[in-house]
Amino acid sequence: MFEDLQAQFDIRDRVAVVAGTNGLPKVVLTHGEGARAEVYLQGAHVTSWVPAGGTEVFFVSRAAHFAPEKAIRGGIPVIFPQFGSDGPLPQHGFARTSPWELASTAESEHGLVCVTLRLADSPATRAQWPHPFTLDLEVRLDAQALTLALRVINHDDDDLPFQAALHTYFAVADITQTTVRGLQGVSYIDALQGNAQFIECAEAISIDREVDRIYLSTPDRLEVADSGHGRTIHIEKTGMPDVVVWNPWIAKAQRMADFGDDEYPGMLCVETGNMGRHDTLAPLAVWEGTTTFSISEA
Ligand code: TA6
Repeated sequence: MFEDLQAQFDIRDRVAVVAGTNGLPKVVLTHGEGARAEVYLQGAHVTSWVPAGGTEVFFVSRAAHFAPEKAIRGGIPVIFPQFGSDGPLPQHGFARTSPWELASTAESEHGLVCVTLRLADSPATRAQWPHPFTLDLEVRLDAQALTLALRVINHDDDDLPFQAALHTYFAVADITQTTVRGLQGVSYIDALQGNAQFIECAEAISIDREVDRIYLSTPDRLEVADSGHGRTIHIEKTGMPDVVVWNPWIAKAQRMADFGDDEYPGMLCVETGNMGRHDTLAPLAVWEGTTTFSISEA
């Protein structure tokens, strides 16, 4: 299975194309110091990252679908060209449910292990969204950090209207012992209060109910204090001005078929992108947003 992909993209001890859950192809990255990451070709979906000497950072639901044209519940869904239901496309756009191509793999001279996946317009995408584009996701694994670089290329001679985001699900020990820092003083849209806009007052945002907020024009450094695991997850971003903080809590968890009713205490989404606005990309222009994750002891 996947012999052609393995012949073209495998790198001994560093990159392996293998069968993942339900036989879906995934790329396993292994850093020389022992860090590991996994990304499925379905949706260019990162589902796992374990830093060298560390433990799993991302949450994946035990009820997640691993099936063609289905979004995987957890990890890092790639959201494009629409965030949420903020437009005519299906929720969160088509990127996360599309099969992506493997474009390249490499180990850099500094030991970074990289894979680039690519989604280009097709009859299927053009039927929903009449724009020629290329969307690349580059995943860069270092010993103690993981970087995702998302790149949109507009091949049209018209403006390209788009939203793009990394919808990251973090595994936390206990949501009631978890806080998000770095958003104090930032305006946010509250999806649970009729999209009314507020200012964040808390230096450390705690979660004790369903939270679904889009923070606008945010600082490029944020932290998730996962005190139950004795760790802080650091988020550094470029070109991604907005952040979503989401936990479904009890009622919404029960409404999601691909999410266990008892899983909401063990996860928190802190998402990065341009989801709070309606950007357009000039003809033939390129947009890039990056997010880097790293871990320190709490
Ligand atoms: O992350 C914020 C959000 O838009 C929430 O409203 C919730 O719907 C979540 O995304 C998950 O959406 P999904 O389509 O993956 O169930």
